[in-house]
Amino acid sequence: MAVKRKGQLRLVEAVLAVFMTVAVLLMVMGFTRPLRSPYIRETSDLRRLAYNVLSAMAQASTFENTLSERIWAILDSRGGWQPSDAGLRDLELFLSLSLPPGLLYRMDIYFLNGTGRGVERVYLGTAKNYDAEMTKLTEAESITFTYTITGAKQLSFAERFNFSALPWFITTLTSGTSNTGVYLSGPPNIGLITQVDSISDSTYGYAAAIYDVQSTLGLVPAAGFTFCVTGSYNKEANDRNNNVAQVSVGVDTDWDGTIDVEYIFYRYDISSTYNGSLVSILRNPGSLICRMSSSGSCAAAPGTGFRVFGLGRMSVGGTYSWCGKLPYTSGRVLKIAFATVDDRYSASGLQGDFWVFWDDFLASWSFENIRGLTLEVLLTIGYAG
Ligand SMILES: [Ca+2]
Ligand SMILES: [Ca+2]
Ligand SMILES: [Ca+2]
Ligand SMILES: [Ca+2]
Repeated sequence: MAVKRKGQLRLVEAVLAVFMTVAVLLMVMGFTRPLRSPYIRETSDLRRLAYNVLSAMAQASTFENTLSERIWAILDSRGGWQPSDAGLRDLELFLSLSLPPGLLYRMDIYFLNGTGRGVERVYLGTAKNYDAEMTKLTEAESITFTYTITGAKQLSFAERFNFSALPWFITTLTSGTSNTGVYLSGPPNIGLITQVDSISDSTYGYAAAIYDVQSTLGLVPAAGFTFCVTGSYNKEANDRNNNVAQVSVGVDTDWDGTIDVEYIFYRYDISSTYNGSLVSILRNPGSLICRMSSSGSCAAAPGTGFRVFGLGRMSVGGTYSWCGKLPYTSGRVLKIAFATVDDRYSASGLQGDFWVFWDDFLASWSFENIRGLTLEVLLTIGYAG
């Protein structure tokens, strides 16, 4: 009897354990994979589901990950730029995967711009999987959710120039004698070479490789944009020490598609009897920005739209870094150029040439201006009638 009773107790325990497991499973499934069941058709369940999805999105930084570019561009351009809908389509993908099949949704997103009485509610976009004009929802719940963006999305990019030929997004700007040009170094050390010999004994020459940032990396904020690239400097023995190697970053501050400010980060090798030159590659391609003595600073202030940053000397045979960070300015980075400028004196063929081998370009940027911004999200979910 005692044995039988023990057996019965065990059975009760086992049934209870199964019951608990099923209950937990149902609860978990209710959050992660809600089924289209009679229960979910209760509006209170729809409401709970809507809140669950929104809090999951907040926790996974889904709004930052999908909408950073869009919000940043609208804010930075003061509404003058219409960004692509790519972020909204990503948001729709997230919602379609998170919500039960057959459930229809529409999410309207706004952000609150300004403070105090000056707050403006700016429409950001809509993510949806049905057309309200074609489909009416029978059972639906709408909730409003506010979300404060705490982080700023950060992106980075590395380019090792491992190409077999110059790709479409690298163009060149050159002026000089015969060997002046942009080349790819062969294996095993693949990189870009900008080689130059001035066009004459009295006029400067330049060789620039121009990287199309906008076409390859999309919207890149200028504010705080940071980069580094290494360069190995060398020259033919007859070349005079009047050489400058510069990295130019072109920023479109007013969002009209043209470069307004060219930031120039340069190194120089200039002997006391010579001068060096800085040349615009991106804003006024080919024009002289300034000349400099062996001290390495511009003899006259660069004109409007140019900012120059001396990074120090370079010596033949040395490898250096060109690193820089743009100030907190408005606008987007459109292009980056790697260039060598020979102040004057030329000779035939390789004679009188100098070059820099560029490699390992790294850049990082973030969408800082969206930090602290409040989003207002209106989510409606329901079933088609
Ligand atoms: Ca030279
Ligand atoms: Ca512009
Ligand atoms: Ca030459
Ligand atoms: Ca030369």
